[in-house]
Amino acid sequence: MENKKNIFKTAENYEKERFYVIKKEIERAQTISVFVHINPDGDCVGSGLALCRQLNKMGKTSFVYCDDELPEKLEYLPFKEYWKNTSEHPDKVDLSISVDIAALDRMGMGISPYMAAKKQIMIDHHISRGKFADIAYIDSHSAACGEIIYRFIHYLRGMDDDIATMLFTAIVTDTGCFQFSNTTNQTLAIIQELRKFKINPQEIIYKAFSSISLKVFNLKQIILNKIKFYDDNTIGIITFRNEDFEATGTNANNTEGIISDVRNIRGIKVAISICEMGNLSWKISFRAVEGIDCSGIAAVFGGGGHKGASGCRISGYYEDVVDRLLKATRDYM
Ligand SMILES: [Mn+2]
Repeated sequence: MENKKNIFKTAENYEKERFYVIKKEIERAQTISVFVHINPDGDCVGSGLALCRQLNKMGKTSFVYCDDELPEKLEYLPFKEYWKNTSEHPDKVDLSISVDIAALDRMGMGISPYMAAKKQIMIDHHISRGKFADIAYIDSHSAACGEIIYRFIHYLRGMDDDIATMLFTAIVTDTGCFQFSNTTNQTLAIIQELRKFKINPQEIIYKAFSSISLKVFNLKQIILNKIKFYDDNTIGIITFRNEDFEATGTNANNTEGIISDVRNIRGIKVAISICEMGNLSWKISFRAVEGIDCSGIAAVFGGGGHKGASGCRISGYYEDVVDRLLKATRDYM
């Protein structure tokens, strides 16, 4: 017990020390760019905008840069005018901060303006594959980057209603609305704090998490209609083909969440999604129930992730890809 307490104290002190160092760098800079990952989700959007808003409140010139547009379902977020396309980035800024980015290749075209800044900071919650910034703060115990950004803005005494809406969005997204095992007491304690601000939790959950567009619904219908079950209905495989995207006006960025419907079928142990990326190249996602670690299955193909959710890329003919996936999955069950 005593030992545990010490570990906690050390982690807390380490975070305070990191926050202090990051704050000093921010104070020294005037132009600060925030970078988030390609194919942006609610966590990087909410965390990025919240940090950017805070920086603007501190008198800095700051924007959030991404290769992709702000996702349609997140358009309710305040201060979305901070969202800029990477192509609009000015030549050089004083400081660049990456949020929710575990590896540089997730930054897309943002890599060169990010690196061109006089100093780089990374703030992330993934188990890191290496640090790429002058200053890094990585806390893999946080369910969302939104938790870290909450603690940082709280440390700066900057929390307000708009920032609370952004961070509630971030945490709802990365915890699957508190359904995933990454949800901790700390997550819920932060949610409790966020609810003290003027936010609309039901509306945020509906818009950021539950609602889908009609075209994604149409895609879902086609995909679930073609599902294949194996091994006494313990493995379910869905496949997204180019023709499915064409028929519904969607793309590979619209596949999110459909695999959860497969994982939620009683009796399913592993759900697999195979998404055509063109020219015999496939993006694979795995979802596993409690007790099965699907990051191990992804690792067989050079991928990775968490226990309950993981992914990888595979090349080859579709039928061979299915065979290889089934073999690797059976080895883990
Ligand atoms: Mn995240």
